[in-house]
Amino acid sequence: MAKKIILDCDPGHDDAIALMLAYANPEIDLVAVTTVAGNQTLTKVTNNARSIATLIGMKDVPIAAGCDRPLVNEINVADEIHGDSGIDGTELPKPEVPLQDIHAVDLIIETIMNSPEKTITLVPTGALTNIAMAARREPKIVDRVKEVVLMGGGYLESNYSAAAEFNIFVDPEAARVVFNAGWKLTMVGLDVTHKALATPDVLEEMEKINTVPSIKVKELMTFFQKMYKESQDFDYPPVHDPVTVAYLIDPSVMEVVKAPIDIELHGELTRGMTVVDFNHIVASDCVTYVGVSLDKQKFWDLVYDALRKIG
Ligand code: PIR
Ligand code: CA
Repeated sequence: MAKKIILDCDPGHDDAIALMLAYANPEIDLVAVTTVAGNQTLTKVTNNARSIATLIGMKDVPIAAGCDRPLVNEINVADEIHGDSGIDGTELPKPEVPLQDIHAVDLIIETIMNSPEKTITLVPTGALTNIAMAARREPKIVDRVKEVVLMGGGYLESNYSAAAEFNIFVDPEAARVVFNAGWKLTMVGLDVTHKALATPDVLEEMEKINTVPSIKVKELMTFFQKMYKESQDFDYPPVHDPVTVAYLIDPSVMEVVKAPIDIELHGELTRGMTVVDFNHIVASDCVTYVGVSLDKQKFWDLVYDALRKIG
């Protein structure tokens, strides 16, 4: 049986690839796409999600817009990486796939409450604002979801401050709620996603696949590479978000370790840090897991398969 997921995202170059992988792979049943302010404003990332949906002919999955700012922080976009549109670097179709007339938080709650218990997996690839709001608005969802597999954080690596990754840094209070909710949660952090680099062989393969979406993805990755070089001095850009979906398709893509994780809120220099405790024997009631390694070949093969199917 295909795994039912809700992708809560902020497209975003890598979010777009996560969306394509989730839509195309037969092991995943994408039941909703929800958007949240992060990489760009809510208006922009929602338009981008609808443009990607239009590009790949995804008309059968509801798209709903969520929170337009973090719980406590001011909005903080990543235009130095994703550009002014949030997904600069290629021409995307006009967003023809409609937006649902429901708030993302309500769609998340409705979807979970109207599905059999433990059948819906949440896959957040942006700030955790919508997910925290949903857990507070309807606490019953915490026991009903199957699990949460999110892109965010890092135990040794960071990218936005000296200690924090962007998705967590943007809304640390929401992250605190989500990491402590009590549901099974897997953190796919930078320690893993910084290994998912779009190297020249990856771009070559996308060119070989030679469909409209695969060429657009190649153009997006080329832009991403330039921005990552200028802002973080990476030779090749890390494609973070689809690692979550790839792990759900094939758990052997990523090794995980069970460990307590919490979010730093008040550190003078470390606000938004994901603090992972690897030092102790893990208590039996621990429900948090952290990704520690990536099988790159398996990961990229899943992305290529998806791009072949979409074309
Ligand atoms: C990537 C992101 C934000 C900022 C930078 N510098 C790089 C976005 C990606 O979409 C991903 O979800 C996460 N946030 C990685 O930090
Ligand atoms: Ca993202």
